[in-house]
Amino acid sequence: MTTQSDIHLYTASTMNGWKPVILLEELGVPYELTPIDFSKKEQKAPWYLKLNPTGRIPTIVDRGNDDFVVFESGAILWYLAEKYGRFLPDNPDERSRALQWLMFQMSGIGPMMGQAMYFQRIAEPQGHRDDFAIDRYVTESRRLLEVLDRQLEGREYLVGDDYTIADMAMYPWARAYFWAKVSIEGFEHLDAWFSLLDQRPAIQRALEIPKPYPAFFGKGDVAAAQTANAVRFSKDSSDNTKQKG
Ligand SMILES: N[C@@H](CCC(=O)N[C@@H](CS)C(=O)NCC(=O)O)C(=O)O
Repeated sequence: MTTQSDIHLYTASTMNGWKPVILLEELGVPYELTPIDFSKKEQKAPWYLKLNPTGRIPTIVDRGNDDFVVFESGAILWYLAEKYGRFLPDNPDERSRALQWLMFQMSGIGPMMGQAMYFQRIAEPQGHRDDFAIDRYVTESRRLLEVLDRQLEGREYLVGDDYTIADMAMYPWARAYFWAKVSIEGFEHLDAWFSLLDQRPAIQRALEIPKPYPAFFGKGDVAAAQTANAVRFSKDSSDNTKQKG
């Protein structure tokens, strides 16, 4: 949706970038979206750094709250859930449980799977293969996905019957196990949760915004996506090479 609204979202089609899109689509509220183009380094432009000092996406500006700025995807989901009064349980213990799984995504699943992706989908195609790093991040990512699988045994969603921002934060990362080259063999509860969330119309819409990247989820033209992704992030790996050299 692009009508004038409280929330102005700056984002791109990445796992962190999709999280607030999923929530805003689930909420059904109007929002304005400005896609940030990594190939032009827009996320490092001075105007953007004034909003988000980390130079990363996503960021929101809440025009309904005196242009209040929120960066860090977990904090954005939490802020929007509070603002609109949905997708965080009212019961304090259940609310804490949802926030625990949100933190687990932000501090565990995201960084570990992100590095598994980085070493295999960005560094390696540019000639920087590092077997030790790949093994470390793929093994740790599988261990973390196994934690999710156990949590989902006998539960529909991460904290039980309630679909919360924890599920929305986790989904784009965990669902991209293919892109991270992490096996989910034997994780039947996780697989069932993927199927449940795959079917949500808001999630289906969100994954097409700002641009669809079906290869992240094991569909579409994987080779083309790998090349496009490596180009999108190419400056990162050349910067790393410079630092090492
Ligand atoms: N912890 C941050 C991580 C944000 C992040 O890493 N965003 C990536 C895309 S998934 C990004 O902006 N990359 C571009 C860059 O690093 O220049 C969050 O969850 O918001």
